[in-house]
Amino acid sequence: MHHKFGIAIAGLTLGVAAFAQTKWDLPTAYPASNFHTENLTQFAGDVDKGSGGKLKITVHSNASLFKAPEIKRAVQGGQAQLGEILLVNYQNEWQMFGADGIPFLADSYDAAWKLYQAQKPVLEKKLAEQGIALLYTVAWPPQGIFVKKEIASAADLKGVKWRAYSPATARIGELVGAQPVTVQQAELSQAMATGVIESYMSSGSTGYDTKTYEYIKNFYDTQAWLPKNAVLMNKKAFDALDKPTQDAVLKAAADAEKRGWELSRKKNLEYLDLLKKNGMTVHVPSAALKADMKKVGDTMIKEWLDKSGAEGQAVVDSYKKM
Ligand code: PCA
Repeated sequence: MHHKFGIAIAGLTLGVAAFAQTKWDLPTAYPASNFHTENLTQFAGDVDKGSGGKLKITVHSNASLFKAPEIKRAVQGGQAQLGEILLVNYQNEWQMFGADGIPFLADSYDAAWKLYQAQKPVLEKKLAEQGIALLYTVAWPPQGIFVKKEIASAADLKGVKWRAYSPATARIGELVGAQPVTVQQAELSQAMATGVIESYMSSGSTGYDTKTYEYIKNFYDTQAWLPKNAVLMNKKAFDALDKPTQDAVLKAAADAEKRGWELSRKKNLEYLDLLKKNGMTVHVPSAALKADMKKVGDTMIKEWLDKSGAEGQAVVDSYKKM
């Protein structure tokens, strides 16, 4: 009896050693049903398959493991091996993280892709210095204005309680004379329900995910910019994997990037339809509102170039040449 038990344990230990399985965590701030998160889940499945079950990635949605502004540090410190961040959330750390949050610098999918190509070398370099690898990015759909009352121009936003998700969206609020308050997406529905905010800029995707149509009835489709989510990886954790598993991660990431950008583009129009079906009016912004927001963008690109110096100018120049 005793002898047999001993052999069984030895056999089990051997089995585990021969089939070392690694478990990674992947925190994100967005809900499970969001298209970025669905893409992450597919990425995790592809890594599982591609690595022959050697690397298991658990996606933690809706800021359940780390809050949005904490995810980058968690990856850097190895508390999470992977993490999805909103790049523009980190603009105060380094201005280049905010390049894709400037209104009207890149306001279509094609332009946003080009801006990404211009940003990518400096992003990769900066992150590498922090022990982080950039696996892939995906753009959010174009950003428009959700607001309770109808607005004819930016003047109608004066004094309005304005939700910001980043330094740049807070700055837009200031420039139009609204009252900015920073609220991450995980707390957005509650902020609307309690009247803490009555307006914000974001995508139809977030408008739908947070059931904004229950509180706010107007969306002005300004298509002002397309901020990106980025999936980051702790470099040490990657270096500890065997070569075939590393290859599986990189292959799945490349596929996720391609799939994610296509998904974003395709779902943008679906989200606007879903907002309409749920009682929201999707407005084409008036000429006055467009001109006002363009002016906000002009101010913000100037401010950003002042802060980011030669590095920022080089990114903008390389983007404009594409
Ligand atoms: N949704 C995120 C960021 C950009 C977007 O479209 C949010 O509103 O928090």
